[in-house]
Amino acid sequence: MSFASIIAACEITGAQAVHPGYGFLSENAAFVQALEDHDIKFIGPTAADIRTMGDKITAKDTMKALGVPCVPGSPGGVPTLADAQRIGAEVGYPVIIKATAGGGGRGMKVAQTAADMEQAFHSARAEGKAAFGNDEVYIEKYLTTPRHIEIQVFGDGKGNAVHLGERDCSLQRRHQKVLEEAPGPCITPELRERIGKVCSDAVAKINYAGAGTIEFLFENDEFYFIEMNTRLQVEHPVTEAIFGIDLVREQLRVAAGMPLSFTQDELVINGHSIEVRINAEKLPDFRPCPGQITQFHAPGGLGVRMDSALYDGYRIPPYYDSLIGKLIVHGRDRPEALARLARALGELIVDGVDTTIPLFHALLAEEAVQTGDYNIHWLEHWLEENLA
Ligand code: MV4
Repeated sequence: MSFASIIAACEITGAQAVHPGYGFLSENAAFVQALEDHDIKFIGPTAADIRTMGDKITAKDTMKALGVPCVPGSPGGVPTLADAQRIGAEVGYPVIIKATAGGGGRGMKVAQTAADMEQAFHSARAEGKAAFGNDEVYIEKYLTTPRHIEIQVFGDGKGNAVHLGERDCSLQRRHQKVLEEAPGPCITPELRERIGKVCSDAVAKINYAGAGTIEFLFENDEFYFIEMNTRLQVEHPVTEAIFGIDLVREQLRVAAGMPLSFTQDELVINGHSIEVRINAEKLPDFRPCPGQITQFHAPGGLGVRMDSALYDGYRIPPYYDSLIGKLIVHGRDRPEALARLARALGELIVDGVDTTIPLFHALLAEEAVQTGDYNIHWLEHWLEENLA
C-alpha cells in the first residue's frame, strides 16, 4: 500500500493514529514525514530520529557522541581506497567495510588482510549503490566471534527513558533471527545495569519517543554498538514475558502524550523467556513454502504464548516473508523455559506446509543450546554439519 492510500484511509475512517507494526513502513522516515504533514499521529519516534538511525554512519556518530561504546573504526565515511587502506592499517586487520545505507547484512564485506582491501572496498560500495542507491561506506574492526545482544529502550518523547534489559539473538541464519531469549545467558546483572543505563541515558537525551532497540556485538565482556532499530521488534515478547509488561500498550500511551506506566526501579526481571520463529520454510535450504494449512493446533498452558493468525484452512500468501507464528515460552529459569519449549513444540501442530518446527526439536537436543554457549556463527556451522 502506498503512503497516499494509508493517509486516505485515515481521513475516511477518522483514524487518529497509525501503528506501524514491525514490517514494511515501520522504519520509513518519508512515510512518517507524510503522516506528520497530514497531522496524523505516528505511533513511534519522529521522522527525524528514524532518518538519523537509518543512516548507519550518522547513527554511529550520534551514539558515540551520546556516550555509547562503538566498534573501533573509521570516524565517519571512507571516501577513497587510499583512505580505506590507511584506516585498515590503523585499526588492524581483519576489518569490515559496511554500506552506510545497509542493513540485514547487505553491503558488508570483510577484508581479512590488507591484500583483500581493494576488492572488499569496491564491492561494498557497489552493493550499497545497487541495493540502496548510496555508495558511502565506513570501516570497523571485524569482531570474529561475538554474540548479538540488543537492549530494549523506551522513551516518552519528553526526555524520560527506561531500558528493559537485553535479548540475545545470536542464533541467526543469513541475518534472519531463528531463536531469541531474554535475559542473555552471559549477561550479568552488573553488565546489564551498566549498558542499560548508557542506553536509556542516550535516548533520554534525544527526547526519543516510543520503543527502540540498540544492537550490540558482545565479545570478551564488552559491548560494541552496531545499529539502532527505531521500532518494536519481532522478538519483543521475550522482554514482555520477563518484565510482565505490554510494550504495545506503552507505545499507545506515549503516542497519546501519557507517561510510561513504570519507572526504571519498578522494572524487575522475573525468570527466563525464549521465542522461536515458526516459518513456512522447507529444510535444509529454508526455501519459502507457502500453501494451505490443513490442520493447526496451538500449544497452551502456563508460560506458553503462541502469537499467530493461523487456523485450519488458512492460506499462506506467497507475497510476504515466511514468518507464520511465534512460540514464546516463559519459565522461572532458563532450564525450565527450555523444558517448556520442548513440551510446547511437541503440542504444536502445523500441517499442510513445511515449517521450521523440526529444526527446533533438533536444536533443543544440542549441548550448546542447552548451555547457551553459542555466538553469531554457531547456527550456520551447525546447519552445515547437520543439514547440508
Ligand atoms: C559486524 C560483525 C563483526 N564485526 N561488525 C551483520 C548484520 C549487521 N546488523 C551487522 N552485522 C555484523 N557486523 C563488526 N565490526 C559481524 C556481523 C554479523 C552478524 C551480526 C549479528 C548477528 C549475526 C551476524 C552474522 C554475521 C555477521
